[in-house]
Amino acid sequence: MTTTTNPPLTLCELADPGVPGLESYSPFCVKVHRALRVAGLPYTRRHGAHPGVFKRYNPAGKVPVLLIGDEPVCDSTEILRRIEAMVPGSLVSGDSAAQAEAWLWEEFADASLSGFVVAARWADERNWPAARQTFFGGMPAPLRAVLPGIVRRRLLGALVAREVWSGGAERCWARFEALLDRLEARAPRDGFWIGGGLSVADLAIFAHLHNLRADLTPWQQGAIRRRAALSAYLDRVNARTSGDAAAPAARAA
Ligand SMILES: N[C@@H](CCC(=O)N[C@@H](CS)C(=O)NCC(=O)O)C(=O)O
Repeated sequence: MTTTTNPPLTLCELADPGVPGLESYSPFCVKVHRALRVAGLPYTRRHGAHPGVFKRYNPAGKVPVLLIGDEPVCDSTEILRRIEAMVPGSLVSGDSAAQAEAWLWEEFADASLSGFVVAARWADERNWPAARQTFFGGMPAPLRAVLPGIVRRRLLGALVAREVWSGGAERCWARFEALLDRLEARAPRDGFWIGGGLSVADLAIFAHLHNLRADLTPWQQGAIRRRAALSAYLDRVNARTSGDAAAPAARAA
């Protein structure tokens, strides 16, 4: 499905975590990696030390940004929309109702599941020491002494505002378990989330939950593992989207 007429694609993101099978600790970046592979679009990776590095492309200071030639496209949902426009039928299929449903699930995953990814790493005391080491361990000592606390306070404030962490740990993880139960009941026993083939719904649900299956968040990993149908579904999406596309070249920002 690769086309030769598209301009070169460059995915601006943070460092590769060095975890086999996980391109990024950012679920939004994982979503775009997998979408590009599913669409058969070759791309180059550009890594920044922090999202602010790409502010010239995205004033919001967030990753991912996909450069389509010289044009920066910000926000993973908009990026998926552009990929679908470049390779029609690669990320959504079926009638208009099926396509609308796929995009609605994509929105649900970004709006709801993403909060639990942030909470698992930055708010959950069980995971915070490992998260701090992972995200700040390579920094010079003076920065390492102050930056984690500053970033953590900012993210905790945002989690409370989003009502992810407003009731504290117990309430957050009880809501997470209830949500996993519903996803387990809804998970397709074969195939993908929306009948008719892999879609943006799978990419988004997978990107967030697969990040929570990493060793960085062992309790959340275990909670997902206990849901057999959901886990088998995530494995199917992983197998379908990890692809054998030539490992994209990487360069610093
Ligand atoms: N709605 C955006 C969200 C992207 C996002 O939140 N990215 C995080 C990394 S996972 C980020 O860059 N955060 C930097 C910050 O909030 O300062 C998308 O879908 O791309």
